[in-house]
Amino acid sequence: MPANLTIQYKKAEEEYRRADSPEEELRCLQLMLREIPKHKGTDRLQADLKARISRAKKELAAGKSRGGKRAGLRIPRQGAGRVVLLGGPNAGKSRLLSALTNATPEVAAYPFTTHAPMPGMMPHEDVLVQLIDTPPVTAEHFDPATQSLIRGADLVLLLVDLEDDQGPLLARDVILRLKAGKSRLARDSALDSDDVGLTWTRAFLVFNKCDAEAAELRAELFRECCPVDFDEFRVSAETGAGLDALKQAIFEALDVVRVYTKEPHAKEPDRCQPFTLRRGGTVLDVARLVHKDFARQLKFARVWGGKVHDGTVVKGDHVLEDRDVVELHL
Ligand SMILES: Nc1nc2c(ncn2[C@@H]2O[C@H](COP(=O)(O)OP(=O)(O)O)[C@@H](O)[C@H]2O)c(=O)[nH]1
Ligand SMILES: [Mg+2]
Repeated sequence: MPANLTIQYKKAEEEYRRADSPEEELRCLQLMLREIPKHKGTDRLQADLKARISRAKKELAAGKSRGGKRAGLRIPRQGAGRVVLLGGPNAGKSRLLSALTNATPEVAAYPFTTHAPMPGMMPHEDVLVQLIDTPPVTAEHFDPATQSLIRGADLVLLLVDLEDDQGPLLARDVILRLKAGKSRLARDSALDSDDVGLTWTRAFLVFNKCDAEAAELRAELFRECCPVDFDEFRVSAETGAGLDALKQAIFEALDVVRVYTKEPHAKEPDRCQPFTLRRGGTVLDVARLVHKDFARQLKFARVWGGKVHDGTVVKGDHVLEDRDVVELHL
């Protein structure tokens, strides 16, 4: 029997994927259980959710008794979106992180230099995007922390090493290892509506070290041994080749709009730091980002932008466009 999951349920699960604290995970799971349609077709899902809720509660209690130390393991979400760098040993993940962000991970010609996920912020136009370097995934090694980062990511960059003959095979191992689990990669992000917990995260195929000799032959080899339909990029983290195109594509894949807020009576908005919303986001979403009480107190807003007359008065459900200016009235 199909589960016929509702939009509310899918929204709750989407939030669960993005949860970055145990408290938030528990809240989302409870919301999912409340929203799940109650009928025979969802019996298995309901049982699975209850089991996960009790696990989350235990995890939370255990974390508290350790003085909240566990919280340090989580990387808080920052910026316009989260992108996870993934690949086999030596693919150049850490080198790419240092090329695109302010982070300074250890880069070395021997495998397993990176032991823990490391974030960095990538500037693009007037926004910042969070990139996270991860330990290598191999047939034997798959860190559970990496798995949950993949689940919650807006985008994964799967790196293929074009300098080494093993590179394409190691990248194939990453795909196979993920296919054996519940956090998989795909051309587009999606949730599986029948198998609770199975998620697909959008991925780019990033052929790295395109400066190396015979790089193109190894790219061919990868395509033969592991056909995937992800968007493809050719870069060199070392020389910088292809990085601008990759940055632009990353930003577009996040599908966010930038909104600038303006104080009533102020002549100009604050242009330094836009708020970023997923496309389709509304005035209420901006109000929430500015202050947690603003959404409740909002009376109306004025909007300046490409698709409205200057200073148009709108309600909270008004959908904003990229680079709109918003004045919130409480
Ligand atoms: N020629 C070349 N070497 C690279 C490139 N990117 C990374 N490397 C080298 O590949 C090795 C592994 O890089 P690293 O970033 O530590 O790999 P990781 O294990 O995936 O984090 C280092 O010696 C890097 O200098 C590239 O684009 N071209
Ligand atoms: Mg590394």
